[in-house]
Amino acid sequence: HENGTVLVRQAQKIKPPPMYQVYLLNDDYTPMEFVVAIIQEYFNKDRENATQIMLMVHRDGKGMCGVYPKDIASTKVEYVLTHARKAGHPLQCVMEEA
Ligand code: TYC
Repeated sequence: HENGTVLVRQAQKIKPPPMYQVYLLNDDYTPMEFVVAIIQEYFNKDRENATQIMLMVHRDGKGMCGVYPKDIASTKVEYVLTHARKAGHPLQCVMEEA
């Protein structure tokens, strides 16, 4: 191979990492205020935006809180679930490849 061919093939192989959407799921028991606080704390939303997302989850059963590379998405899911269980709430948080 000449140099240029190697560089082009390398460039063609490099793709952006797969991204993962993180969702909160609705339930009948977790307080709305707790969900708003979770969205603000772990997904960097302001109170107004967090409230809109919470209401969407409450109404539609599911709502997207953010899109991240795999390791960041799974860490957020883990932190949300740990925080919710410590507080005694059944809140569910899941990730899906975007
Ligand atoms: N449905 C809950 C209630 O009425 C509020 C809620 C919203 C729970 C979003 C979970 O992901 C959730 N208290």
